[in-house]
Amino acid sequence: MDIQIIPALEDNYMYLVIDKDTKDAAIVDPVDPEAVLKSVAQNNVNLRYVMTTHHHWDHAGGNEKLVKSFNGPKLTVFGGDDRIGALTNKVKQDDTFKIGNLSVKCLFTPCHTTGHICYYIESTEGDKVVFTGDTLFQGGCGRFFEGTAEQMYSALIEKLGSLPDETKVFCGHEYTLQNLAYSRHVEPDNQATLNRIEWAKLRRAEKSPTVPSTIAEEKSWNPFMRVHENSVQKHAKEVDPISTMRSLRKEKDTFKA
Ligand code: GBP
Ligand code: ZN
Repeated sequence: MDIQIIPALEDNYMYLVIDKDTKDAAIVDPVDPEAVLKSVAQNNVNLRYVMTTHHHWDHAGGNEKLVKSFNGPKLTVFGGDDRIGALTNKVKQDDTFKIGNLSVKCLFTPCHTTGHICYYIESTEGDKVVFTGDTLFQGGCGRFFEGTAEQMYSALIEKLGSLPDETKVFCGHEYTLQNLAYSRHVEPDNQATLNRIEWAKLRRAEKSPTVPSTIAEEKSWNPFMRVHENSVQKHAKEVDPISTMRSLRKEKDTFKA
């Protein structure tokens, strides 16, 4: 499996997912169709699928234009929300499909929006990746626009948190430094957070993306994946993980680094 990271707008990421065996490819959240088509041509792949994480315009807003302007077989557009443009295949928890020889599993992760889907992919060689949209960011999570702390707990802890440790995490925005500033506020002594901040500063100074991380790394520095930790519960002044999740999100909503 090969993944091309394509920056879009201010801080969004689109991802071209390529099955190296068949050269079949899928694009995650193609908000900028011109940049997508350029990458498809450069990599000489057969674009077949669109994987939409959620209906927000900065993720789904390019679907219709891409489908119209694409010179090739009709694209299949996956997503979990009727508000997604050009949707052909509505998916739900545990639905599966293939990109060439790559196996995709859909994870239903409502909260940021009611129809949010994360896409978990395994190759026959055992590579594992997940596209998390605006549910899980590096060091943080999405705002709870259409959902509850219970739902984000289910998404981050039960669903994404049970993926294999080595799963690479490709999220929807470059928010790493802002998020880790909040992580440091929650756990000032967390060495994983402090180390990642220094690394991310170097990456951003050379205009490189900070994605991907891994599920194991997120469990080490992302406060929203650490709501069972005593240190995090203490910061939130809560004694259970879901109240901690709710309280962290409320504080982060207005946190200034
Ligand atoms: C930052 O730079 O770290 N505070 C952010 C910037 C996702 S985009 C703005 C922001 O709030 N971003 C959203 C978010 O969930 N951030 C996580 C956080 O702040 O911790 N969006 O573009 C956002 O979802 C959007 C589009 C929202 C359409 C509503 C509609 Br309707
Ligand atoms: Zn969003």
